[in-house]
Amino acid sequence: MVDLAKIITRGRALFLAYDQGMEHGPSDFDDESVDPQNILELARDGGFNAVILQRGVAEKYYTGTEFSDKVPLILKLNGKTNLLTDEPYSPLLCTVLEARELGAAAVGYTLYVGSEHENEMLTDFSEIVREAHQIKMPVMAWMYPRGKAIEGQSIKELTAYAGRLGLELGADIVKIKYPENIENLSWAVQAAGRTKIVVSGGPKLPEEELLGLAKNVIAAGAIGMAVGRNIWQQKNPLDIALKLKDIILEGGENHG
Ligand code: FBP
Repeated sequence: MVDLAKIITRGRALFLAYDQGMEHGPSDFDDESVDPQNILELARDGGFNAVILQRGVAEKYYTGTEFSDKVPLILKLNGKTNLLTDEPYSPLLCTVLEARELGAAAVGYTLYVGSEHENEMLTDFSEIVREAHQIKMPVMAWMYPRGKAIEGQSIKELTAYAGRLGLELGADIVKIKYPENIENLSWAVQAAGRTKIVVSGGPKLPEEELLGLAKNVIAAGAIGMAVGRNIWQQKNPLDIALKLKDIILEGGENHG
């Protein structure tokens, strides 16, 4: 059994995503959020279940610092820039054992379901699951359907396929984009079985919409969210983090 207790509270989780510097470049950031130190302070003060980083940021701002025993780390093992527009492939940049040395409680991997490079990513991901599970480390898969092959296909079925693929491959948690409504998300949760589902935040929403989204995520049976821009791009990131936490943790297992 993997050790999920470090990153899940009463069956629920709110993760702070901060790998956008690689995936989108610094254009997502302002003067505050461009500094990883501020994000780690937010992760600690907001009581997030984990912060999601690439290895470089982890090495320089997390490992061996005041944060390493205050907020768990999910280390992303692969990544790419958004400068290339071909069928997406996200190469491995870090190993499971390096992640453990950096103090990670879990590892993350993005798999572009349906991409022409899907086979390579299925192989890379399976190797990660093998290595991580040997040391009881949980694996979270960002399952994002992309590429020409999926054009015109139903978002409901694609998202459920992404969730199911996570289960079939051995992912402990699958991160998906919100598939438009509660019914579609419920189907993806069902398809993923005992693999848990979290939903990503996406581009910045008005506060009420974001909180409504969090309510739908929980109503559909997902365990929570992994949010970046919708927290650190808000005027008061700590305030929104605490509101999201209230919604997500409310009604979790054994909640008193
Ligand atoms: P946001 O909450 O900011 O949307 O972050 C979620 C996330 O999955 C990040 O972990 C990742 O950097 C980004 O979205 C990738 O999004 P995309 O592939 O759609 O550009």
